[in-house]
Amino acid sequence: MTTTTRPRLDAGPASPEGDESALAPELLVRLYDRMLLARCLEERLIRMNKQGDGFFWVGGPGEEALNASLGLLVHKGQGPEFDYLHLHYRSTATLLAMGADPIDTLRQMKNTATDPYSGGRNFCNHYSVRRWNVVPVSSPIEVQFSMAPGTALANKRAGGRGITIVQGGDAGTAEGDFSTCLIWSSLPKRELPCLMIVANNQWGISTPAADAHAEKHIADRAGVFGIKSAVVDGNDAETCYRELKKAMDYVRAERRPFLLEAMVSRLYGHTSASGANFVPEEVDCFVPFEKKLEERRIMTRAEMDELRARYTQQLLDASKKVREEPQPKGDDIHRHVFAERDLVREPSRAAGVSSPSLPPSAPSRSSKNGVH
Ligand SMILES: Cc1ncc(C[n+]2csc(CCOP(=O)(O)OP(=O)(O)O)c2C)c(N)n1
Ligand SMILES: [Mg+2]
Repeated sequence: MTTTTRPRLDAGPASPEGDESALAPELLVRLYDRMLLARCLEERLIRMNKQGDGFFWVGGPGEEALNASLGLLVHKGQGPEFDYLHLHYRSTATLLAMGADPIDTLRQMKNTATDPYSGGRNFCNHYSVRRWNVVPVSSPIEVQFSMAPGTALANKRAGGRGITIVQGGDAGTAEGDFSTCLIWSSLPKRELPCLMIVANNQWGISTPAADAHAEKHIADRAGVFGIKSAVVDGNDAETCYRELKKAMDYVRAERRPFLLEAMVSRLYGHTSASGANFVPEEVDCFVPFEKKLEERRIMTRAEMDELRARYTQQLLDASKKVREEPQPKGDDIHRHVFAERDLVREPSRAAGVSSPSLPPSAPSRSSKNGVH
């Protein structure tokens, strides 16, 4: 799905007077477009779950400003020259901003065999895209922070400009995995190009952050490791893009870690297990962003409403299509448990890498249903 929305020809100045940091109108429209597609997708997923078209919903309404910005900034590709992404179950907008087709998220929700992320095996928003270095999203929280130093080391050894980006929630930072990432990415003279992002919605299921944190900001923990950090308003799209870009430029250039804490909202509660109903008390990142787009004469209210209606309809149509697609067969239950091909040692990938002590690779068999 793509949009034809463009900034109006009579759009206001790129930098409103006195605001040097304002982003270009074209970029703001692109960012808004991806955020809106993500929000409409989440709303469709929630409806599917409530209608019985999917067992469980978890997702990121309230994190779109942060996550769509991230997706637009990724150096996308496969292998250590490109960015590695260790995301969490609220990263919908990141994937859409990177170019994922939203119908595939509906497929995962409906657990169809056509789901390219898990072949119908995993919960929705559990992405895995090898060709973009998106490692599988994990339901056990925070484990991605233990894996991130590994790919960051690969980035560093490859010598390009690829970095590792790892993201999780606030409560998860109580796990040892978070400390692992702080420690391993900041070893003296062996620092790693690793951007750690904490999406702080101030909840861990039903535990409020105030009951679980004595520190003022999670980002404050970076200082003792000599890691630079920032706390940003994750509900301000322009701030998110600008601060993420700054942090990513730093990690790319310096090959050192950075910790970014973004204060975000959790707009439909924890998951479908807590009802998945809209929480009006939380700030919705669309409200200030749409106001800004109108004030700068970049988009009109009518254009924004029209785009929302279009995406809502397209996703409804797509969900009906997905309903007709096949479920995995019982015989397939053991597929995708172990790799079917030796991706590390097969000749095309192993070119230039000598590993004489390793056994020869298993014969190549290609995946039948195209799971990444
Ligand atoms: C290792 C592990 N422990 C506990 C859980 C149960 N659990 C699921 S989500 C969650 C809270 C996560 O909160 P946070 O890290 O703030 O992320 P959020 O869901 O708020 O985005 C917990 C404890 C889990 N999935 N994995
Ligand atoms: Mg949280």
